[in-house]
Amino acid sequence: MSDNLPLKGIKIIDFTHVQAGPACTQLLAWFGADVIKVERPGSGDVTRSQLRDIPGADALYFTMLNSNKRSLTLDTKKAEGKAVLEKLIKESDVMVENFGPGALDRMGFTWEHIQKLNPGMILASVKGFSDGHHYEDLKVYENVAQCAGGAASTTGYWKGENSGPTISSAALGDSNTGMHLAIGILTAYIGKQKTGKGQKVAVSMQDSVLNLCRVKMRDQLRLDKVGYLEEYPQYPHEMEAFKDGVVPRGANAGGGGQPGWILKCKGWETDPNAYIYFTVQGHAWEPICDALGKPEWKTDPAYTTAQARQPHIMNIFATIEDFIKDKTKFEAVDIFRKFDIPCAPVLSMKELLHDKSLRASGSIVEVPHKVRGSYFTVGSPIKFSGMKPEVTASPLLGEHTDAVLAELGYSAQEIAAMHEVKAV
Ligand code: CAO
Repeated sequence: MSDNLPLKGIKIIDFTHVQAGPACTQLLAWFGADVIKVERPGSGDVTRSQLRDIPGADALYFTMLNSNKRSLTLDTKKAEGKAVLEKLIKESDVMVENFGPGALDRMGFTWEHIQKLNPGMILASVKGFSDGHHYEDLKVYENVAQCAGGAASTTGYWKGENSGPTISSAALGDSNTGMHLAIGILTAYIGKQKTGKGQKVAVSMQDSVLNLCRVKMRDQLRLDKVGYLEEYPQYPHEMEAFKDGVVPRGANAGGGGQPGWILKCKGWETDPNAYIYFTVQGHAWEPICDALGKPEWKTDPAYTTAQARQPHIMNIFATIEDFIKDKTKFEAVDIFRKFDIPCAPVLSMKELLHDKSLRASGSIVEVPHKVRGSYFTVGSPIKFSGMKPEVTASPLLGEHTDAVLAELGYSAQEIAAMHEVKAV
């Protein structure tokens, strides 16, 4: 473990559950913060027991989102529990929560009360919708946010049996919101160093999804002006797709200025992931022709510009598919990489789990765990030149309760009394 982790000395009350909040605090814990997860006695974070793979052991859902933390059980609806939380607030820098709308207020921990206890406190919250939004009262999970933030309406196929709005498997609503929150917390922390004052940092899941759908909002604005979207697969053969003036779903199209598509490789009939993503980068057109053995395309006016290619871009993709039909996805990429073509194999979770490079870089790590033996998890996607964060096990429920209470100044008798009344 690096002993020079920059967030060392920052104390965080992790009053979060499920995924959005825990993803944020886990990131801060990797980088050195002392993250104390406050959990309901007896049950803890609901993910401890959801989708269990080993009876009686914390589920992977929990272990993969709560590494490097300590666990304090506390019933914050009991007077004794409230008193402990108040003490903790006085001694901490940040409190992160992602309960349903109003839950923290109902517990008695309004922003006003928290500020009175500790004017330097940074209170970081995740909610489904922002304060004052006409949906602010709604509880929200991942897929709800993907629908409310524009991802679902712009993902998937625009025709065929399964052409409705589609959910991405990437946690755009949950972990993505947590990452936004982490940026907000660190910004407020730097602000506090200048002003001495804390502040409330609020991130909504809808806003976080929308922020990642920025290019789709760009497309709406272009559509409003121009009436069609030239890089979409519907252009120019299915112009009725633009008739209602709403950004249509574009399936696997590039989304930017470079057309792209998912192409079948050898074995696709039986292997659901025998595909590559291929991008036709404008300035790489000549190398693409060379790679495909189609030098005549370099000078054919039907192919020389992106605009000329677009009407038959699907035929171009079909030609590339024909070229790679006897090559595996890895062989195809090995050919195209020599021509500097942006492409990659479609990798399954199994392939990623066993990927040598991801293991070497610490992006996939194996973590020893007291009950499970060990578990694999996704490590920090952020790499630093001056430190190497080490992923350590998620805590057992209440593993650090007595230690945290002792640090807060409670005597052994007081701690025993709290156990007695089930406040911890
Ligand atoms: N001691 C005592 N009570 C506790 C407690 C503790 N340590 N920790 C939590 N609670 C109580 C809260 O006070 C609250 O009680 P009330 O409803 O009586 O005020 C309750 O437990 C938690 O309520 P909740 O609304 O947060 O929980 P839920 O399971 O009904 O809803 C979710 C879950 C995620 C939909 C909701 O929390 C939410 O909308 N959060 C904001 C958005 C979010 O982060 N969603 C992403 C979740 S990741 O997929």
